[in-house]
Amino acid sequence: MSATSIPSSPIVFYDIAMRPPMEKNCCAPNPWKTRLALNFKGLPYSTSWVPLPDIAKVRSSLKVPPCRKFADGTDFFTLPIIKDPATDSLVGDSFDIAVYLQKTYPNSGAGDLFPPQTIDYIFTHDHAPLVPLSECRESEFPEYAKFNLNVDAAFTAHAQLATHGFPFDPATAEITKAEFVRRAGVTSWEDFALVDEKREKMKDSCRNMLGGLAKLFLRDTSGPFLLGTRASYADFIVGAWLRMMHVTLPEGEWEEVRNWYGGLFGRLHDALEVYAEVK
Ligand SMILES: N[C@@H](CCC(=O)N[C@@H](CS)C(=O)NCC(=O)O)C(=O)O
Repeated sequence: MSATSIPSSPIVFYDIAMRPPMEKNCCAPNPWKTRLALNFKGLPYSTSWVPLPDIAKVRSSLKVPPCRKFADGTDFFTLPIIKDPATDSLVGDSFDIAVYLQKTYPNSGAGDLFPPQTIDYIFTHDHAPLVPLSECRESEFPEYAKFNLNVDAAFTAHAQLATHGFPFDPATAEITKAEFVRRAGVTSWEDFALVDEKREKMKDSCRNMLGGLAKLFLRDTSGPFLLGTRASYADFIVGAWLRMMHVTLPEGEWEEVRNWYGGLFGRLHDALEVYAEVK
């Protein structure tokens, strides 16, 4: 693929619709990685908001093959997808999108999404996630691909803290909740509730998990990012999950998360605000 100049026809970015206003409530972590990357690259784009029950239809009509499967082996249709008219490309996985943007628009905006760095982070978990993650495929940026997979596993293991806080669009909330219940093989939405002692335990586990990540961020304390003052896609991977936590956790808990480890995650979240515009 050759380097391309800024396209005249904007990229279309497909994200999951939540309860309006989207500027406040959009919170799907993988689409957030893409939004941060698009804004970092300063590329013109518009967002197409897809109701969660329509994702399979939209993805299929764009002819983008699924990149995830449910535990029973059936296809799991996900977002983000980007459509780039400048190269006639459709890309349907957040990591692949970031690589695509870097290869196609290497010098755009704030520059290199993948500056070389070593990121030693392995998340080991007690239970396999309910829905398996996409596999870590061969990539030109293996250090980042491995980090992406481990960070996804780490946050996914604590996703139940967020479940009841998702600001679903009222138009599709009931059908969406029913789908989550079906996937988890539970009997009702209430089964996802996480309160009292169980919630505290999960929060402790989440704090420990973030402690592992904090060690990486503390290697260079000249700024809020892994490379100090220079933001990279690795910061966006973590930052995207922080965005989800910000929207979905009860406010007091988000304040706690912000303040763990000397406020490191609050600073990271806030420093990414410059790339967080919802368009
Ligand atoms: N590996 C894929 C995973 C994408 C993914 O899991 N997307 C979630 C949102 S973060 C989704 O579309 N979920 C739709 C649903 O739960 O029905 C990527 O990075 O793009």
